[in-house]
Amino acid sequence: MIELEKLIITAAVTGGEYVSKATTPYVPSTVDEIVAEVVACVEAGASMVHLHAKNPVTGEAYSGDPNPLMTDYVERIREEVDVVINLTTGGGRVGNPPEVWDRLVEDRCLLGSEMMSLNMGTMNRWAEHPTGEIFLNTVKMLERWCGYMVKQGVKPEHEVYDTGMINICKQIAQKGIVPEPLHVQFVMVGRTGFLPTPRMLQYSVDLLPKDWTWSVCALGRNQIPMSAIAIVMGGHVRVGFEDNVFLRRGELAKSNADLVRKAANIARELERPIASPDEARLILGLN
Ligand code: KMH
Ligand code: ZN
Repeated sequence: MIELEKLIITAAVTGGEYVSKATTPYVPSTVDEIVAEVVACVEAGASMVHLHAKNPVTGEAYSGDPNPLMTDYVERIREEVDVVINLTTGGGRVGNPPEVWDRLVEDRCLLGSEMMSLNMGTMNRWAEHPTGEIFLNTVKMLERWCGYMVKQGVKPEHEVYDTGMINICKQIAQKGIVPEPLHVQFVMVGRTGFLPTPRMLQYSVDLLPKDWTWSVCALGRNQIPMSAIAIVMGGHVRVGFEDNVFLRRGELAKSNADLVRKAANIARELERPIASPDEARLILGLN
């Protein structure tokens, strides 16, 4: 048995763009709720949190300028707990002129997060969405946004939904826009992207340069099984309400921490040690 590096568990706590109070009453939406949820997830074993801006009443994606809200999240979390903060770039929203989104992303790099997620291509959405059927991320947009991040010392988390997006990551690395090793998140949405299967994951991992790091995020009931597979393969995992709201079939998780605990328990059973936030920083090469 080879010795695997410690496991980074990311908690995607806010429910992202699809999950609101209408989906589950347990999704945190106010700043206080989000901070409390982050603290609970860290106590359960998470070393990174991934955040979207949320409407504090409905729990839907916030429709105003998300950056002031994200500033609150970052400041309040920093006061409460040590954790790697990973903000979404929200990349892919159709309807905003590119220069507006450019400014939002550039400004967001200054909010003090250590990482930001970035969808690495244009694709059909896997479920109905208020902003339309596709999310739009041209290679030029991706290059600009990666450039903003690197300039501010923020490491991109490259969200890839199919193997073409792995090629885009490689091109960005080859052009020297992001220093290697990159960190890739395999987002296994099914339908319009990767199917959440062990073969698909193994095939995709084999396409990455050996020194890159990777993590898996699978949707719905595939979240925990694909996490278990990533844990034995030596990858990292992301769990939480953004991708799955059920603890088990028919039972809503009451907290994101329940899902983190589930992944952490599987890792412990498999004797894969869990990374602290500082260990995650070392693994990911964060500043
Ligand atoms: N909502 C996930 C399927 C991002 O925020 O940049 C993908 C995601 C992307 O988390
Ligand atoms: Zn997200």
